[in-house]
Amino acid sequence: MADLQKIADSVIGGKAADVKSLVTAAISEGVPVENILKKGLIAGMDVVGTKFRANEFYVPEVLIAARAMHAGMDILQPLLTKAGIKPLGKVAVGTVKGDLHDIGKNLVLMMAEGAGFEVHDIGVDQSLEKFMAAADKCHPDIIGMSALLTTTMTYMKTVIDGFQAAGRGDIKMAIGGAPISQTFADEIGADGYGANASAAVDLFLRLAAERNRNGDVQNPVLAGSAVSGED
Ligand code: B1M
Repeated sequence: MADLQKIADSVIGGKAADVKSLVTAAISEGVPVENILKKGLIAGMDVVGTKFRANEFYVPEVLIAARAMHAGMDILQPLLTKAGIKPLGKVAVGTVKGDLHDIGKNLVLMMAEGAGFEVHDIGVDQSLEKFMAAADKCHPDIIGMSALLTTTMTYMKTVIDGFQAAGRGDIKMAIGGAPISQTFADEIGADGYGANASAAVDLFLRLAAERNRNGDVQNPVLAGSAVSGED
């Protein structure tokens, strides 16, 4: 009998090989893929996020757990697509122009994926034009920007203003990184600021729900019903 709690525990413990075999066994036992995703992988990453917030887990533990989560996602992804199961929303995150720091950005992407978002990595040292091109390509609900340098954080306003000027103000703008604060986010007109990767996921959930309420996206999870749906 498939044990979804065991999958969650293996994610928390960063045991990629166990996650792989438990997910494979659950699928062959006929457990619905959305249950494996929500009660196994996402439930595990939820705990990881809580522990990270409480300083019980540090960056290495989160990265190892995310790798274990990925081992399960690799197996589930084609089945989720086939079943028409929608993600919570689409998030595209990049580090802004002039800035090469990517560890925090990668952590944010992994936690967001673990929470059930479709994620796109825009990369480091990204100009307004590159953020625009990524938006055209993946149609995200949320653009996330990361900056670690006080000299590059100001470029976030260039991106936000550029999207507004291009009539793309419907896309939510989330920002974060060591020198960023809520005050700075308010100053430059960002839709929100996340202090760390867990806070970023909470922010993405809030912003995706706002878009859902505005009718910009239709996600059954954020609207409070079941996870599955048809395109
Ligand atoms: Co750089 N560096 N660095 N560096 N580096 C800092 C940032 C610095 C504070 C070090 C220092 O002087 N004490 C300093 C910045 C000073 C400032 O601007 N005030 C600095 C500097 C000066 C530089 C160079 C200019 C050094 C030089 O060449 N003279 C240079 C710049 C290169 C460039 O970007 N153009 C440089 C280079 C590098 C390395 C390449 C060597 C390397 C980066 C490797 C990599 O990323 N692949 C590096 C590193 C590792 C650091 C430190 C040591 C660690 C950064 C890190 O990864 N932290 C850093 C000092 C420090 O922070 N102790 C430093 C761990 C990571 C998990 O945290 O990125 O904050 P963080 O992400 C967090 C949150 O901020 C948040 O969630 C994450 C997870 O909790 N978050 C978001 C991040 N993005 C988010 C987005 C969101 C929401 C939340 O929404 C979208």
